Amino acid sequence: MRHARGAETGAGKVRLSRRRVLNGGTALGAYFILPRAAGAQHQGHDHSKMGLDPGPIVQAAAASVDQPLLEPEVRRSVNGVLNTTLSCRYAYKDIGGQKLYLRSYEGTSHGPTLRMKPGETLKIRLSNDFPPNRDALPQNMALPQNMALPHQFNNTNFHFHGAHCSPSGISDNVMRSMVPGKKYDIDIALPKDHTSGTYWYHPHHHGAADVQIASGMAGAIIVEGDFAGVPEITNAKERVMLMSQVVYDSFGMIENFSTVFPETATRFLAINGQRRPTITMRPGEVQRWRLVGSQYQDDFFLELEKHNLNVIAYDGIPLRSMQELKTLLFAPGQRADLLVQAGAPGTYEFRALPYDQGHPSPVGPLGRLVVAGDPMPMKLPATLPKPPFEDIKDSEITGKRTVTFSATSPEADAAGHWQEFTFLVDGKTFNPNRIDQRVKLGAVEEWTIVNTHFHDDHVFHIHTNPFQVTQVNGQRQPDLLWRDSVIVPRNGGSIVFRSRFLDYTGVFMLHCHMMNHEEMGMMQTVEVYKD
Ligand SMILES: [Cu+2]
Repeated sequence: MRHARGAETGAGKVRLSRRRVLNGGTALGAYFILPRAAGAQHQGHDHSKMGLDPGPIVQAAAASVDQPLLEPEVRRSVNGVLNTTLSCRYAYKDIGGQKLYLRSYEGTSHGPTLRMKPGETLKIRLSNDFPPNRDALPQNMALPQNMALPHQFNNTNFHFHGAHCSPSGISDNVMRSMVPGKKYDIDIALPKDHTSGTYWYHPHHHGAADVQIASGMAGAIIVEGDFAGVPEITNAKERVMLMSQVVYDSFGMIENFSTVFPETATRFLAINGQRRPTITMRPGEVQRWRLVGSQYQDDFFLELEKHNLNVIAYDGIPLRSMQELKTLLFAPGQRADLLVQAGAPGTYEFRALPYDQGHPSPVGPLGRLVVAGDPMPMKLPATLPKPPFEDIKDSEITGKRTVTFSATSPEADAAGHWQEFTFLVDGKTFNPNRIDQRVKLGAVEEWTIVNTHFHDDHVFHIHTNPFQVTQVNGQRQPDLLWRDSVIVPRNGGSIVFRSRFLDYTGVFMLHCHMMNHEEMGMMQTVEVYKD
C-alpha cells in the first residue's frame, strides 16, 4: 500500500525533475519536494546563485488525501488451511501527509485480509520482531493497581475477534504472551457450522493491546459463503474498510499511553490507513462494503451523503432483513456489512457526524464516493435468506446474571490525566489470576449489562459466543440482533442479551472495547466448564 501511494502522490501534484525524484527517493513517501527556489526566495536569499545549495526542502503534503481507496493484501485458505506468517514490527506509515513510525503487522498500514471458510483452520507463525521492551514489568503484577497500568508495549498475541472457536492452548487464547525476538504458532479451527461474514484480528495482550491497535495493528478476516443464492449481493463488488482514529505524538510515534488516552487525542480519521480516500462507483451500481470497527477508542456516527446505508449483517452475522439506514452508529469492535447503491453522478462525503457518547465522538471526513461513468443497473435484494441462528426462547434460559461497568474520574474530567481515572467491572479492575464468571458448558443465559458510569457510554464485548440483544435501557428490541459487541448507554443505562455457551470450554474475556478502558482494567475473565 505504502509504495503505491507514496509514488503516485508526489508525481500527481508536483512536477518533479528526474533528479529530484531520485534524490527524494521512495523513503520520502507521501512527502513531496518543493521547488528549491521558492523555498529560498521565501527567506529573501537565493542560495543557488550564491553556490550554497540547501538541497531539497521537504514539507508535509496535503497531497496524500483523495487517493483511490487501497485494500490490504489478501491471503486465502488452500485445501482447508490458511497457512501464513505475520511479522509484528515497526514501520514507517504515510497517513494523510504525516510520516509516522508505528508498530505494525507486516510493515503495512493494516495487516493482510485473511479469507477462509467455515470448517477450515487458520495457522499462523507469528514472529514478534519488535525490539525488547524498554520498561520492566511492574513489580508484583498480582496487585490489581499494577495490572491496570499500561505496560510493555512490545509484547503481543493474536485474537480472532468474533470467532466461535476454542479460547485455549494455541487457539484464540488471549492469555498468551508473545515476547520480542520469538516466534509462535497459532492454530485456530473454525467449526463447520461457523457463521460466514466479516470478522477481524488484533493483538489482545493486556498492557499493550491499546497502543498496538491504535498503531493500526488490525486486519480483516472474511469467513466466506454468506448470502449464497442472493445474486444481488454475491455479484456486488466487495470492499474491505478498516476504520481508524489516527493518533501520534510530536515524533509521529505512540510510545506513551498519554498519546492515546485523552478523548481529544484523535488527529484525524482514516480508512485502510488512508486519509479521505476516494471510492469510485458507476450510477446504479451496488457494492458491498465490509466495515471493520478497528478504531481503537470511540464511536463513529456514520453518514454517506445522499445515500442509504443498507445493512445486511452486523458483527459477521447475517440479518433476517435488510436495514435501510440514513446514519449508522458504529462502535469499536463492531462490523457492519453495507450494500451501497450509487445515485446520480457526483462526489459524496462519507463522514463521521457529531455524536454525544458522553464526550463528543470524533468527527470528520472518512472518504469520498465518486459516482461517474456509464450507468450500471443493479438491484438491492428484496429479501434475505433465513438467518443462521434461531432466536433464544424464554424456555431455553438456564440462568441469569448481571455485570456492571463503572468508572471513577477526577472533577475536571475532560482535562484529567489517565492516572486519575479507574475503569471497573463489578467494582474491580482486571486480574488474570481471578475467574469472574463461571458458566457451565451448554448453559443458555440471560445477562443484564449495566453502565453506572455517569460520563461515558461503553462497549460490551465477549469472546467465543455471540449473543442476541433483547433490551436496551429496558426497551424490548423488536429486531433481536445477534452481535459480539454492543454499546451500553451511560448513567444507569443497560442492555439485556441472551447467549448459548456452546462447544468450547476454557477461559476467555469480556471487556469494554474502548481499548483505553480495557487497558486500564475494564475486563473480566469468563470460564466455561464441563462437569
Ligand atoms: Cu469503556
